[in-house]
Amino acid sequence: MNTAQADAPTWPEEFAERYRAAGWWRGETFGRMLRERAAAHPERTAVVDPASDRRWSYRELDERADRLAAGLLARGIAPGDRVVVQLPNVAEFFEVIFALFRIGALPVFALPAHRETEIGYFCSFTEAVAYVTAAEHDGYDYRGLATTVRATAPGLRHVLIAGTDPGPFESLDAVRADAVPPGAAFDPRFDQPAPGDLAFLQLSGGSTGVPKLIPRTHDDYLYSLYGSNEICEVDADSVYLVVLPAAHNFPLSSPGSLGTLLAGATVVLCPRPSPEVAFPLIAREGVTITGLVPPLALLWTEAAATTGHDLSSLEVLLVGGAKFSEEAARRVRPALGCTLQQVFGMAEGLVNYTRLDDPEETVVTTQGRPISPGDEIRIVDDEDRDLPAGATGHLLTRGPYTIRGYWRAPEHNARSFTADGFYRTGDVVRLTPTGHLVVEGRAKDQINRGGEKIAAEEVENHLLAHPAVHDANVVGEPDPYLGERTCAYVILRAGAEPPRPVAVKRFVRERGLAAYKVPDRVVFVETFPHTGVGKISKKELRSTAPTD
Ligand code: OOB
Repeated sequence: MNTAQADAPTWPEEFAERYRAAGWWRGETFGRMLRERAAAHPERTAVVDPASDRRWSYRELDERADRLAAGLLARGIAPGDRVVVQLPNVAEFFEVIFALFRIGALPVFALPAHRETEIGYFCSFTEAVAYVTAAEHDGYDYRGLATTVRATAPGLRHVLIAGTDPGPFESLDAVRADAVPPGAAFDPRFDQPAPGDLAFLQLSGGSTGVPKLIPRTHDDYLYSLYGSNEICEVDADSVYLVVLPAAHNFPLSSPGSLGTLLAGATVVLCPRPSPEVAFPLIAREGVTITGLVPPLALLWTEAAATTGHDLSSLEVLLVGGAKFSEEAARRVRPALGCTLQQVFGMAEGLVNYTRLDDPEETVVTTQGRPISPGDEIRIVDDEDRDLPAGATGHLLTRGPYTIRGYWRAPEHNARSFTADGFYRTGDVVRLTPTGHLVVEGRAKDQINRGGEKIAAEEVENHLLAHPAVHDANVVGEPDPYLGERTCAYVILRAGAEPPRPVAVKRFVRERGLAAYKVPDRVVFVETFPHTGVGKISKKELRSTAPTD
């Protein structure tokens, strides 16, 4: 066990034994999984990257992962090392993560929207030895971001760039040049990790000042993929379109790109989520399944009415990440001609799906039921007491693919998990008589902006750094398209020159924060409403909707 493993709370042995005995933890690793698929069907297409017109077979992906792993090893990247991976939807994403899996180094999954503040934090908190990013994407130059990050993260030894113009950094192509010959016999330096070892660190949506890191193991994550493939009927003939950012847990594992590769099927990368980009790809590649957040699902159902592209290959549309309204859910089949599956999941583990043979009413009115018979669900009141069947309360969960604690966060873990290991999801739900969950609300201090999660405290801390700001509270308010958008209520310092709301937004953006975290609205107030015990009442703030 290396140091990274020691920092991840894990399942008590009694549970691990049970999960293995049930056949849920199979003793496989991602590195070996790809090796086996490549041996079984080398010429099948694994990854299609339409932006660069590349199609990689399973053999090619496997060989690339080997070569890159050899180059990374030669640069001193070792088992247990952390590597921050921030790539858009490009083929290299898979090459990089499988190379790291083979070494037993841990990808830390950043999103393309993250900027200096987030990337700098991931690099320093995880003591990352390397940062892998793109040269440029969607008009943004990641090499500039890398320059800033390298200056502030002393432990970062390597910045590696996907693409032909790495600027002052090394390109992945150069790393790969330290190759093992293609087709060489299995290299004993690789495939070191054990199935119970950590595979990667995923990001939590978060409700605290800094994002938390989620330690997932090969065994637990692979189990969620096997389960998802069965439920979503992903098999060797499936073609999965990655529309959302590839590193997010939903397009990665529900069943996502990794489920698709596990099934020996084809992953198609969508460079942008708009119908104009996605629809022609669906038609051309014969896409059978994809996953969207609710605002995109709305956009797609509207655009489908007038599209000239043939979408008839699409069999399943997964919608999740935020609550999908019943009205919108009803429109999916008539508009897109495919079956809707609602998915209510979390990077910490538990994933619920409506089933393909569920009645239409269940599909449009619930957020599904858990993947596994091993998923334990409790619905409790504010004092952790179990509620009667059908009542609405806090969702707690424990199971074979739900973490027992965040990485290097003992104090936070004491609050986010019960003493007997249940994760406090922060979601308010009820259970229907059929065992399906309905998400009724949220108790955590988080805004869900169309599936993008924003921790109120994180944004509040940035607002407090503004010289004219005395105090700040960030809450979600209803938005017809996003479901929720962010509103920052700000009390100015006495005597301070009042800034314009737009200047406050700019201030937050210029602190190097992902654009989706910049408040949609900034409202100046004299006081905040208080609860009976004198705490600030976010509930009341949410219900006061002054205009700015
Ligand atoms: C997915 O993962 P995260 O980690 O970005 O966010 C998890 C949170 C949940 O706790 C819940 O608050 C919210 O996102 N959520 C939903 C939802 N799906 C997720 N709220 C209402 N309805 C839904 N269908 O978002 C995620 C991970 C795997 C699969 C799908 C989504």
